[in-house]
Amino acid sequence: MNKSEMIQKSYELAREQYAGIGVNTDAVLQILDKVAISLHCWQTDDVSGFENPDAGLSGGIQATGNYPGKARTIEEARADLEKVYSLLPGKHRLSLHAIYGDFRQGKADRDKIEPKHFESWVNWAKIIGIGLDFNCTLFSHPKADSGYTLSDLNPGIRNFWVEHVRRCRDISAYMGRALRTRCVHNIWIPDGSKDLTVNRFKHRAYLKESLDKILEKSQDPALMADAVEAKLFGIGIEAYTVGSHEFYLGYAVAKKIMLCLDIGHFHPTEQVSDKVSAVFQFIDELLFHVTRPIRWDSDHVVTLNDEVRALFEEIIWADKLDKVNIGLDFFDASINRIGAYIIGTRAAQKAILLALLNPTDKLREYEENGQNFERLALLEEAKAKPFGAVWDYFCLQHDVPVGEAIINEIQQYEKNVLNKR
Ligand code: RNT
Ligand code: ZN
Repeated sequence: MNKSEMIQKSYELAREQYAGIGVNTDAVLQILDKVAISLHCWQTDDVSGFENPDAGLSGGIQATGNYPGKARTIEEARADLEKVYSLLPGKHRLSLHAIYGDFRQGKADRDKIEPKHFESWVNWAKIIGIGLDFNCTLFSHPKADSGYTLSDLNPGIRNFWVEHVRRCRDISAYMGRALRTRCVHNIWIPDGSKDLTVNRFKHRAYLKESLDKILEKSQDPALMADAVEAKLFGIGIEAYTVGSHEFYLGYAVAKKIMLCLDIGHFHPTEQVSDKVSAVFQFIDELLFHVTRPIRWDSDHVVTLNDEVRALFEEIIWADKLDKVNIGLDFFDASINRIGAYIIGTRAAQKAILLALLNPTDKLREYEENGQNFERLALLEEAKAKPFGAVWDYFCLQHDVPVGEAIINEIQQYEKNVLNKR
């Protein structure tokens, strides 16, 4: 039997086993096929961007490590991303940050960026057939040096950043129109303070006022959608974060926009998964930043861990898979960056698959009948079903490397491309 025949055969056996607990694996794979993950462009080059790559990353986030082969130009980033997409089952998206604009025809400060700075990305996205999402960039810039941007006490600084984000929403709508797929625009700001802050109320009032100005212009919901991302703290911003969870939860509900929940942005013992069914009572659609915090918002490569699994279980048990936008957010500079994308994206896909493979109908039935032993027993047994056979078959169907075969693929790319940089 050759490798593909083995994968096929294992899948057939797995299909039988899942059918035994009431799960139709063919139907599950069809659903998984439609889940597009928005890959974050910033893993290509440790969040440097092309506006001023030597400026250094600021805003309380950090990429550690100096593994060789980082993308230094737009071409290199695109080549890397093309490689990444070629190794992933399914069709995915790209999430761009404003600092990744194409400034080869001339630089523009953040309050001057325009759709034309993203035209080459749009053309490239058309050619490779992906949708784009977008993020304003309010860090790594001298006008963020006070530690505050949209909530700065100086109106000149606030206005500069209001203008930036306004333009980013226009750019998002341009992307959505050009690519005929809605662009999600996410706002995350680094505002906060290292130590005890007396003007907490004042900064938050300014943030609200600035956001109100930014959102004044209504955009076509078919072209772009707004999201706001909260955070607990950052490096050097330990005592006070202006855009906290309560702030943005309240703001998103009040404005009927999306909330972005980043798994790394909460207390380490807090479960983001449990927020899904709560927040969806008040907000129609959510954005997630799937990442892996270790002790802090360290943005390690996503792995198939309990929290990521629980997150997708909650999304699927809430019946909201079509109401979530899944973005990745990690930047590990200590390992092969292309490999990091593959591990992280595939881990997120595996978590979605596992959640879809749960015998949810039966579990609900047990639960509703008060059969709690049976519920727990089935949950435990479901964990031992041959999910790997289903995953491998999905990869085979999509003609991408199966299992550990990705290691060799990445090694080849490293040898032929990355090591020559
Ligand atoms: C920072 C946020 C934010 C950034 C990106 C680069 O803590 O998670 O999403 O990681 O904008
Ligand atoms: Zn994030």
